[in-house]
Amino acid sequence: MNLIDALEDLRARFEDALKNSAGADSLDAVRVAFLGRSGDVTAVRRSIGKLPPAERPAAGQRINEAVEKMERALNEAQAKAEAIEVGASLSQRIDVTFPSIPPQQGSIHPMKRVMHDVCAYFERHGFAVVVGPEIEPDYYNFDALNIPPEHPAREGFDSFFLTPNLLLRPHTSPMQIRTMQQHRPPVAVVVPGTCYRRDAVDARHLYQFNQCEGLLVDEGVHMGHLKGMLTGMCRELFGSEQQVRFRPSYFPFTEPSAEVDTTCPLCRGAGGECRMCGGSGWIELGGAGMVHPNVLRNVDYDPDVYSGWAFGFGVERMALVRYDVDDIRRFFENDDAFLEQLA
Ligand code: FA5
Repeated sequence: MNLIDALEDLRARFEDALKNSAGADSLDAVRVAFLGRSGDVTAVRRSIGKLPPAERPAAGQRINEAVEKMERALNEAQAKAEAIEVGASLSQRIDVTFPSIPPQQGSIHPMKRVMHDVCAYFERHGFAVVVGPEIEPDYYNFDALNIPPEHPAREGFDSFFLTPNLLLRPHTSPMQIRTMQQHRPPVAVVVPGTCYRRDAVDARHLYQFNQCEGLLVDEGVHMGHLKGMLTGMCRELFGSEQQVRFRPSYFPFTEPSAEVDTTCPLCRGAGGECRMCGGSGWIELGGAGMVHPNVLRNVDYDPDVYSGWAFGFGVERMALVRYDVDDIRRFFENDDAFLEQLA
């Protein structure tokens, strides 16, 4: 038999074998029988040696083309057979009446929920929510807030400096200045945002935390508004049972100033050896006060016409109280079981 006849014979037998084989295993057998080392194609290849040398390259090419076609046909048949086998095995195993596994649902992080609720409370009272940069120059962080370079209060904000004049903001108060520079009174904003301090981490402190700043400036604004708004916010967040107190304090950018405390969520006001409140029975939520006349002057507001109040509350501290958590670090340990309980 010449080469052309031999290849034709091979093709016909291969197609027959392919047609008669069902399933991946029998296709493997066809592959071995035709394309394997001792298969039919090898026998045909050997016959090339008997041809005159000039005819051998063309003969080799013909055989290669035939082999390529066989391989393609085999691969396609194999893919089809596998798909059928997988389909068959799935249809045997899937019980369509079996209840489905509910998809895992994410939830809002407790800190974000508190931040959202604080903003929602103030929005309902006519405040706008604004956000500002986390990297600020000295001017917005300190100078414009009535904290000149030599002022000892700068040390209270133990800051991360990026350059001698740029720092990661240690509080959201710079946004008081940015807002008042951009708008004439009346101004009513609430500013949620991340802050950074070189504080030692413990049950109440993180080096990266969040604050919500509030600012109201208009004619005739007084401390009574501030107390009313903040007490209302605490009631809404923590319920009416939770006690809140305003303790006289000092901030260079407010006068008078107060710190706002609430009953310690760990010892519930008992104090003693409590590691959360250090035995005082109270935990500080934030600072507040009447905007200092110098701050108003720094943004070209006339302090004889306008007055305002401002506050800055720690969002994680509020979350500690709201969710009865004993350590601020727990919020950021990515402990699913813990976060699921608060979802
Ligand atoms: C301030 O940051 C002032 N800017 C607040 C203010 C605004 C006063 C407007 C007057 C007018 P203070 O340093 O006390 O103040 O921080 C405010 C609150 O942020 C704290 O009471 C606490 O709740 C939270 N906080 C401060 N440092 C940390 C920290 N390291 N980790 C977690 N929360 C913190």
